[in-house]
Parts: sequence; C-alpha cells; structure tokens
Amino acid sequence: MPETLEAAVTVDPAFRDDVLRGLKQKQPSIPARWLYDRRGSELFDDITRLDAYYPTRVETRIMRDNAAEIAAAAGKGGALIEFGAGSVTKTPLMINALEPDHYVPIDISGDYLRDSAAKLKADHPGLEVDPVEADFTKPFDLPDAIAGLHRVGFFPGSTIGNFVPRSATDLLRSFRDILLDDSMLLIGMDRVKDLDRLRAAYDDPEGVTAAFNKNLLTRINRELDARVDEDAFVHEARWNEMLGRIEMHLVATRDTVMDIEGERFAFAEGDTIHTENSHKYGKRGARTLLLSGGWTPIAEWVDADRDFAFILAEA
Ligand code: AVJ
Repeated sequence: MPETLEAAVTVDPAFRDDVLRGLKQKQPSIPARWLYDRRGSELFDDITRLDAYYPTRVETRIMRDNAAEIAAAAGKGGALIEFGAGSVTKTPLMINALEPDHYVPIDISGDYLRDSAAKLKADHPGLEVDPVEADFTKPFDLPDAIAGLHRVGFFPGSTIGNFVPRSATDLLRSFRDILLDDSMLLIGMDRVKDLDRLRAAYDDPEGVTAAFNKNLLTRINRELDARVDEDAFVHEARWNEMLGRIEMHLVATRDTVMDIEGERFAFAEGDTIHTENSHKYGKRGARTLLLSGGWTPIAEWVDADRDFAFILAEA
C-alpha cells in the first residue's frame, strides 16, 4: 500500500489498547463498541431490515401504535435528549409525537451527528437541534439552552442490552444525574423469548450478522499492525441461560495465531473471542434494572406477542 494511503488510516489508541487487553483475558473478548466502524454501522443497518431481526421492526411498531399515549404520559414540549445519534425512523416518530422545542442528540461521532441534525432541522423548521459530541458513558454537559425545560431522555433499540447489568445500572444512574429531577426516560428493552427465535435474530440465514461480527477482524487487520487469518474464524450466536443474554463469538475453526502490534495470541480450534452481549429482560427484570438505576417505571408498551418493551420511567 502506498505510504500516503497507509497514513490515511486513523487509529483510535483506545481500540489498540482494548484489543490487546481483551485478547489476554482467559475468555478473550473485545468490547462491542468496536464493531461499529463505518462498515460495521452499515452492516448493522442491514441487520435492522432482516426478517429474522425483529427488535427494530417491533419497537418502531410499538412507538407508532402508541405515539399519542406515549406523548401524553411523557409530557409534550421541552427537550428530547437522545443517547445515541438517532435512527431515521424512530427519532422523527418521537419528535412528531412529543413535539419538543429542543432535540439534543448525544453521540461520539461528530460527523454523523451533524449530518442527521441538518436533516432533522430541514424536516422540522421550528425545532432547535443542539447536538452534543460526547461519549454518553462518560460525564458531559447538556446545552445551557435547555436549562429549566421539561426533559425526556430517549434510549431506544435495546442498546441498554449491550451493557452487563452492573454497567447498565451505572449508565442509567448517570442519565439520571444528567437529566436531573423531574425528568423522564423512554427506553426500549428486548424481552426473553423463544430461544430459536432469539438465536435466529443473531444468526440470520443471509449471513449479515456473521459479516458484521467478522468485520471486527477486518478492522483489526486494517487499523492495527496485525496479521489475523480472517478465514480461521466463524460467527456464533450463543444463548447464555444463566446470564439471560445472547453472546456473539468468533470461533476458531482450526489452530491459528494472531500477530498484533508485536504480540502473539494463540487460538486452538474451538477457542473463541467474545465480541458482544445482548441482554434480554423479563417484565420484572426490566423494571428492577430501571429501579436500580434510579428510575421509577410508570408505564410500559409492548407488542401483541410481548417481544419487546418500550418503558417510560420518571426520575
Ligand atoms: C444495537 C446492541 C441493540 O444487541 O440487538 C444486532 C446489536 N448485534 N445484531 C442488539 C446487534 C447483532 C444490537 N444492539
């Protein structure tokens, strides 16, 4: 590769550290957030449109079917604060229902934020869009413009499921600290259900989720000084019964070594790298998690099959 192109690959030093640290663990694992580079985000977008992947479709349907009721319960006007940059479908749905004066998306990717903010402004001329470029798992400040307004936090997509309960609780508490007293939170949580359907949602016949998972190895090879045999690993989605979660793994199909940044990691056939958790909650579990995080659930909307819950909680 020419020198100039090589230099164009920008690497987050935290990625290098997370990979090296993660691979040294007894169960090698790499934090899920590194799945979402440009290609990974595109593949996740494709996942949301798969027949087997019900969460996006079902949550959107719940929001659409109950929009008026959700808005009445959460309170209209004020500020809608979304943790994450927002989806092109769900965000406008909530903006149309809640009619906030301000919309505050919080995301780590500034480029994505600015693009989506511009589009939203064009569609909602009266709406003030105040994007905040920040990692919402770390402390940050909300814009002064929304001080004193009614505040509704929005955390859809069952993204909370990516966090182990201890971290999920910390995250909910930090949302509570940021949004302050008298605020509300609208959160989507995926439910425990038939295990074959759950597994199929994370191992679709089209192989899109497999490509999404394996893209992590491609990213390691591209962004780090690494030689990883991408063909030596396959995607696997496992249900962890004790912990109530789907786990994504990359499973070695033969003995192989990974050379990364001067270090060597050996994998025997069958060894895995754990790449993502997706926790599923029962009715009680979801409410207990919210309560532990400092939020009191006050209303809940589910689909007819009870596959997914959209919950309103108050600070
Ligand atoms: C974006 C974390 C909600 O856990 O369902 C989908 C990610 N990974 N298929 C999920 C994901 C594989 C998704 N979340």
